[in-house]
Amino acid sequence: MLPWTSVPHPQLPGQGIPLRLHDTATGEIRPTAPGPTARMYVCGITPYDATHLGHAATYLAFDLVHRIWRDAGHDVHYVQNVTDIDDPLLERAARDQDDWVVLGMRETALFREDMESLRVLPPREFVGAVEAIGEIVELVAKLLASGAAYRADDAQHPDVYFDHRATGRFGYESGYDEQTMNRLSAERGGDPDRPGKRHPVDALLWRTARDGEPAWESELGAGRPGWHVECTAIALNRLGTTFDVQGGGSDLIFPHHEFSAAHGEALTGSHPFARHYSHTGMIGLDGEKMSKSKGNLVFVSRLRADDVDPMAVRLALLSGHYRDDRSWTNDLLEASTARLARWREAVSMPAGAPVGDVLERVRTHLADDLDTPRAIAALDAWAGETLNRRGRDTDAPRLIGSCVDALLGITL
Ligand code: 5CA
Ligand code: ZN
Repeated sequence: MLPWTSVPHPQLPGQGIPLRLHDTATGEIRPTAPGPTARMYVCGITPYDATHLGHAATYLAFDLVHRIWRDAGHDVHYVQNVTDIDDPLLERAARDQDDWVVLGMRETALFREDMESLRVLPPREFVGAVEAIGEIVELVAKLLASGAAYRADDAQHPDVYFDHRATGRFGYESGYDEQTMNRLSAERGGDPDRPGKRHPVDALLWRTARDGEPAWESELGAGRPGWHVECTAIALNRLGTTFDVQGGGSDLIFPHHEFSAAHGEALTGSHPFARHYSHTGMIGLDGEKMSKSKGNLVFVSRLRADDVDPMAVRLALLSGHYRDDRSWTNDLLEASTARLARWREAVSMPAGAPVGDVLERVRTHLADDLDTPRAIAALDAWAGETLNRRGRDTDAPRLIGSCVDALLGITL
């Protein structure tokens, strides 16, 4: 698929700082240590509805990773998928008497516009599951041949499942106990009660064709791919083994990232699948989880249609720490709109408070597990001093503008 259009990315003076990032597998904040090319995979949307502020917050967090690595001199190979064939898409299309292909294309197009408006740097490769079916089939066939996968004991629908014991390491990514794993797989589409599976937690790799469902002919028989293996194939075939960061929201810690890693490790024998498993907190609305069933989704496109400045949305979503579950409120948007106006006024002054170590502080805070609240506080302090006409540094307004643009992705 075509990714969205990139925005200019100013070069800052001095040297960017190596990024330290929280890793779910170890529970620690550890240095990322990419080579000249940093490799990141972030789980993309399932395009059956518009992008809400939760999705946006997750892509903004990984946009900071992208920007910090670039500032530190790395080339960034960023891959993102689109789950353009899966149950939610088929269910929504059936409900609305829509064509699932058209629905997916429409929502993906809207997602691109949303990402562009929020100035998220595009991935180098943006890959739909449908485009990747050939590579997924090849991977599943190898897992079957090696004994890591098996056919369900069901003559009519011999679907292919992954034996979660195949690597001997299952559970290292999430660290969850068996009871939690069973509960989460049941809640998140893991079909624990399906007859013919060897173990309730085993995950679907290939679903054989059912009446009325789309299916692709393949050496596995006609069918369609399971979810976790989509991300394994798309990541491994572009980034190779042991890439730097596997990212997504905390709802993907289990089963999705546990299985994506286990599939990949069973296939290649190489551990770990990713060096960091990085997860963002969930965004809610006014203290409640944002979810379809509660009908309390706030869409980026709705805010755009209401003429809300996307830079205020971006600043609002970055004003909390990415790992905290947090809420979207009108007050937050108002406060961020006011902050943005103050920053804009400050950078339009002919001179400002001395830049001093402001750039260094913003870099240091962001490199410390994306500590946006402290980075933003450092910028607030500079803007406050500048607006009190405390400064004569004529370079400061321009330099701070570039810093906010390059590192936070906000144009002032
Ligand atoms: N297509 C899969 C990933 S392969 C998927 O989870 N799609 S999604 O559309 O449901 O979510 C897209 C991304 O947004 C995922 O990384 C997910 O973890 C994240 N996400 C979903 N809801 C929220 C939320 N309320 N707050 C923060 N991030 C969220
Ligand atoms: Zn994924």
